Amino acid sequence: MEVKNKIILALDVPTTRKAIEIMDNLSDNLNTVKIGYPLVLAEGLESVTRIKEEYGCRVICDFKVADIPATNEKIADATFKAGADALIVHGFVGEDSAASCLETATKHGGEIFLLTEMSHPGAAQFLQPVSMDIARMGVKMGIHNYVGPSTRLDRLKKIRNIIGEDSFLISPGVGVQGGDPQDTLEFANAIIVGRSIYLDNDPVNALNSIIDSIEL
Ligand code: O7E
Repeated sequence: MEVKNKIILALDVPTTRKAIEIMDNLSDNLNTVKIGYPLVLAEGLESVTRIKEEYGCRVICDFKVADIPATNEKIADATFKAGADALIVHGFVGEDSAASCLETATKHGGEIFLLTEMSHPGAAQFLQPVSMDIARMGVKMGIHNYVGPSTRLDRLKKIRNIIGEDSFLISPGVGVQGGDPQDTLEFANAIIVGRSIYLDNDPVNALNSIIDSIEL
């Protein structure tokens, strides 16, 4: 997966209209966006289809899927039918649940990203003690794509060591949450950035500043 400028835009905006307004200005410098619950719960999965059709970009659906295998299969099926290229899946629910998403993604020609450790402070409470085991589980399952935190680079480095150099690692937490773009890219293949871009008075300038600050 080649992510243009190593930046994935998190389109956590409340309307498709707003998402389109942002993408009209930024799409020249991006080829991958992440769409999650904020937009899809407000506007439906049509928002995924619309962004995909309008900009031809890669859409990663961030539904942090964490249910039993049978339900995960239905969630994954609906997501890929809407046009998603990839789906983000929680690892803590166990191998069978993640495998259900992986199989459904493969059936649709799509991919999954396995979420190991999250970027917020609360991730240290329950998730951190098992996050490296989640990464190991992903490797055992043959999963290629992972998500790890830019807010704890020591942990991101450990995740990279477990999944190996050939795996694809994306990292949220840059900007508002405190992570640094270039430092994160020492371990991650691409960063996920939301508020630092779409809440800025000048999103084009905000995106360009991040691009200028990283080695491509
Ligand atoms: O802090 P922001 O505004 O730059 O947005 C970060 C985005 O990454 C936002 O959509 C949030 O839901 C997501 N995210 C995290 O911030 N931390 C995580 O640990 C995981 C994610 C995420 O995207 O998970 C799947 C990649």
